[in-house]
Amino acid sequence: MSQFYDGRLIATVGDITEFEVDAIVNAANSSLLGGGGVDGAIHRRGGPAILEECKQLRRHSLPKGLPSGRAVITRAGKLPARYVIHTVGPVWQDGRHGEDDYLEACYRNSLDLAAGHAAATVAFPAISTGVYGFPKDRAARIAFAAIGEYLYRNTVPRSVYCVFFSPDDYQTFVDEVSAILQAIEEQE
Ligand code: AR6
Repeated sequence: MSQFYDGRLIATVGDITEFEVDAIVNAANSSLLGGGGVDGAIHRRGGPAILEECKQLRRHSLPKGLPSGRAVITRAGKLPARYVIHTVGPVWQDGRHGEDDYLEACYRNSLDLAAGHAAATVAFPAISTGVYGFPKDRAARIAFAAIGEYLYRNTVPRSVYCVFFSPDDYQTFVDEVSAILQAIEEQE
């Protein structure tokens, strides 16, 4: 486990479905109707209540699905978290199709939604870095910057967890962040 931003960002290894936080973030797809990866795990462990709410959202406010970069919130069914924030990361193409901006928007909009629901603690998976193929080092830099910017400007959420499924992914994040922090130190 590593802490950054005065302890408000915690990077760790684990299964996000086990996190007892106010909100966990789901790396969903536009359909909001489930899939593999972390999405599959969340729906499996959370039970049918989450899917039911997602279907309601589709019927009433999102007939065409949730666009990349946006986020919606549901309750969390049987999960220990209170809410699930569903966001759709960009599918990696070549980095020249706005992928960075969409990924940054996922973090910002998810945090906004969390704050709007007074969620003090939020856990993120590494959005887009699985099936969607976003390079993990580049995604780590974007996540770190986007979360940092949000925490700097807002007191809620109080704490944000970046949850990595594998020790390798966690290490990539920590290495990228260390490089960023060192570069900042050298500038000062
Ligand atoms: N806890 C934490 N992280 C996890 C877990 C877990 N239980 N399971 C996987 N990861 P992915 P994407 C990590 O593929 O790239 C789905 O089918 C995983 O190791 O879940 O945004 C959706 O329905 C990886 O680092 O999401 C979409 O169709 C990260 O979560 C599509 O995949 C994200 O991997 C979205 O692709």
